[in-house]
Amino acid sequence: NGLLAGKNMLVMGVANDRSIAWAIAQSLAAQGARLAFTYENERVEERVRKLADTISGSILLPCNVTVDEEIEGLADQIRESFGVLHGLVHSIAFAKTEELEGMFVDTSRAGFALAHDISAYSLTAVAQRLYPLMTEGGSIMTMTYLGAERALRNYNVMGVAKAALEASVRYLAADLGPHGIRVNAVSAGPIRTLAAKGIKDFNSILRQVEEKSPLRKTTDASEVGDTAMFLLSHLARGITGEVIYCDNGYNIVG
Ligand code: 0WD
Repeated sequence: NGLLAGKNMLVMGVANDRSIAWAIAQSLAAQGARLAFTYENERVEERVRKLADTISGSILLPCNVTVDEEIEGLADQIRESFGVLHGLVHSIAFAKTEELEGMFVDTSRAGFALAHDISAYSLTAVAQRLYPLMTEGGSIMTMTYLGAERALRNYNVMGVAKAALEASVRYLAADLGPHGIRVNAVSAGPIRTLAAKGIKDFNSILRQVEEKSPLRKTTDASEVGDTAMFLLSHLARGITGEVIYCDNGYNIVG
């Protein structure tokens, strides 16, 4: 039962119970999807396993997206366990904390490359190996932020990486559309997660959103979860290559 009954979906980017990917997983499970989770490394394995264990029928697989062999291993495992894949959630990003404060102009070559590798290229790297499993059509979604479009204080190299990610969404949508595969991004308002801890002055950003957003509140991860669920469902069959805001309207006024 549910909008996603009989659908197999892969969720990448759960680090803990505050992760946006975890909220998305809740929304997908509530609609009857069968889920696979990935974890980045042994450091987080047990934490993610405990969460995955609360969703019946789900499976857990390792994948550090900077390593091609791990992505290939993931695709093999998904083929073995699921056969067909219908949905992919990419909720992964990383930049060194020293690149997330001060001036963007100070970004190092290595810091720029790392942020782009993990936060932008990884979407293409996983889509490349997994779209062949989407033989019944599919939906791929990723997570982005307003800093892709505007020069927001402290977001710096991550904003540039998100711009690359959003452009990647459009090119992937153009490539994979003929295969019946849609590719979209959700641009979420700021949410207090592990990743957000790396961003300087995060509290004042939250305060601004509370004051200025049309709905006068900050974004809840469950709101993003439901938006992602919509994009992964048949209800969104006419939408591809888009960036959908789930930010209580902040982007139209902020
Ligand atoms: O305000 C926010 N929190 C927003 C987040 C607003 C708008 C967008 N986003 C985006 C983030 O940029 C990211 O793309 O949402 C996505 C998920 O972020 P999150 O849920 O806020 O953060 P978190 O719970 O930390 O999940 C991101 C995870 C990593 O966690 P840590 O904190 O351990 O780096 O991405 C994963 C990892 O689990 N990750 C990787 N996974 C595989 N391979 C890798 C990697 N190399 N690097 C990071």
